[in-house]
Amino acid sequence: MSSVKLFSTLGSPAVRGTLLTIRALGLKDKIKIIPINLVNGDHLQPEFIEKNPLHTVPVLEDGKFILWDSHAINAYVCDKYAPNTSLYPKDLQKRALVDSMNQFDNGYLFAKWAHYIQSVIFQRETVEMGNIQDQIFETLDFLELILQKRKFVAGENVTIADFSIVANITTMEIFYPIPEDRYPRISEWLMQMKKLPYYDINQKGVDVFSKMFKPLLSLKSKM
Ligand SMILES: N[C@@H](CCC(=O)N[C@@H](CS)C(=O)NCC(=O)O)C(=O)O
Repeated sequence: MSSVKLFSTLGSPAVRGTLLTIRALGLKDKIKIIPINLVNGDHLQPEFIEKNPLHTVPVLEDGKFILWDSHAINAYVCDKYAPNTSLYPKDLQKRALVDSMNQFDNGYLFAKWAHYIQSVIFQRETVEMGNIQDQIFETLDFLELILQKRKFVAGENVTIADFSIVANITTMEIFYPIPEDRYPRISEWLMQMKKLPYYDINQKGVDVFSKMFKPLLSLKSKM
């Protein structure tokens, strides 16, 4: 698998979901990381758009095969390089729950706030922070209910859906710390996730994101 590459930037929550997957599977030294600088517009260069017309990271290149969307990448990497892993179970129903939580991550968690964050970062627009907080908390209310029934987001074990969701939530936490009294189960789950031996890669990315964008966001929200 010497020709497997991941085009990525550590600040991106989507990328961090994939990096957690790669670390958990012990593939760290087998996948070459190709840095993409979103602030400088590396992702808008024709050679990157040729790989991913959506110009998003992460992108996986496995020989001639190219795949974008972190959730699809995480599932692919598990199936191809660690087919017996419980991170993406083979059992039809267990796997379906993981798929459903990946959709929750993409369609709710990421969608609710990425739109605002990206408009500030890339289009330099003003955003109304109070408005975002209501939407984020509404989505966290859903997750709290889900976690009242399960130890991890898709069942009793850690899966790739936990990685994607923890990467997003810990990035949101930079701006909106999770109130423990309103979200006891999310707080407990976050604590478990942060204890995982490979968790530090997510924290590194959260720190990078925070350093780069927190000043920009608070500044813009005052405009
Ligand atoms: N659903 C996608 C989202 C990817 C995404 O939006 N990535 C952001 C960084 S977190 C990006 O590359 N944005 C650049 C752009 O949209 O041009 C995934 O999970 O990979």
